[in-house]
Amino acid sequence: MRIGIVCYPTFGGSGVVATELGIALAAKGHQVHFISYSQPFRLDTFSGNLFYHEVPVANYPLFEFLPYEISLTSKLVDVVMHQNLDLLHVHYAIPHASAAFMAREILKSRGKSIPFITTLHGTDITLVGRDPSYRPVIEFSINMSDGVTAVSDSLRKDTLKYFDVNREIEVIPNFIDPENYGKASDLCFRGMYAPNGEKVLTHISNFRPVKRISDVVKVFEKVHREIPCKLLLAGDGPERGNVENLARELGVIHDVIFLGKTKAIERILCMSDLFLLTSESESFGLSSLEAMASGVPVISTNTGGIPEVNIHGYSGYLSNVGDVDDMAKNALSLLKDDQLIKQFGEQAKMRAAMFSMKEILPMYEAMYSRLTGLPLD
Ligand code: GMT
Repeated sequence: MRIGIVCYPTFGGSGVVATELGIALAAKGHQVHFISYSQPFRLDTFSGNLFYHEVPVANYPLFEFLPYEISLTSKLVDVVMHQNLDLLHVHYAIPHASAAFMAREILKSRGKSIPFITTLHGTDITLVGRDPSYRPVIEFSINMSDGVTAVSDSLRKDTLKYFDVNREIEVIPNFIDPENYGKASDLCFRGMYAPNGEKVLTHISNFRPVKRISDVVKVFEKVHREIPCKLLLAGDGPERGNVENLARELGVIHDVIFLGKTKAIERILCMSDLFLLTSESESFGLSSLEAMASGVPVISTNTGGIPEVNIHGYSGYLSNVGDVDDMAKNALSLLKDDQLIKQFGEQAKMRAAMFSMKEILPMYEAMYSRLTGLPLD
């Protein structure tokens, strides 16, 4: 099949999922065309089946805001026509779903019919999409999509709660390739950050307010009072300054390491004892699944789709949003018991295997086949 994938190229779960999906589809023999304003950061592999089309946005002094959605729509029309695509799969509704709708209608007027699937990822529904300045367009483009998927049941329910949606939403969870995680790696330099055998707590995100990273620092400070430990923070974003100030105020800054926007996620996770995810709202929590796949138990909040991934008392522990005392207590119960943390790590890995690419990819392929009428080889 010839598939066009539209996604955000920047650091963020939706772009990661879209890119990994495209790479896996290409490995299975599909021809995959990524369409975005810059090369997706995880698209760092070569294959005869993988293509990338950049969306150029023409500027003009009249424009205070660049009309990206129009440029994306035109690019979609162009790529679908010239590459004779069978299907468009857009990740994150804003503005990808409405651009795909418009492209589909333009193509129809030119005699080319092509279905599009919208995959909802989280904040396109729970935070941004609900804003009155986006809502009518999001609602319309969800209803007009030929197929709609959500990455968790919680997100499916939120979509039905916040929008007047009159169509089916299929839950297809996020996935990982277990092969990529948890290998005893020669590149795992734990001693570089924890030279004296300190425990290593880790958080990875885009440092947006919704992640409540100040809670990560507060949990760390409570753990730090009782055992020697280090906090690895990977990613960057608007909360970085606040996080740094708080770590200074709490007197733990010397044991907090900012790793920036690194791609070496597996190398960070293989040095980690615990993963912290303190989000206010989270449709899935891909980073926690990556941690679990690496055998790292997760201390998280119980919001949104997180309980569909992290199982309380098995792969980690869940607490109410903001309950840093409970999170620190749970973290300490694992960090102080080598046998228990090992057991949780193994259970986390087993749980993550349920989200293996091998299980999830066929769900997308079945949907592609149903909507295009094309058989799967
Ligand atoms: O981070 C965001 O604001 C958007 C989005 C993204 O592109 O990273 O994150 C969402 O999609 C991920 C992949 O499906 C999910 O794992 C995240 O839970 C979800 N973020 C939120 O719901 C806050």
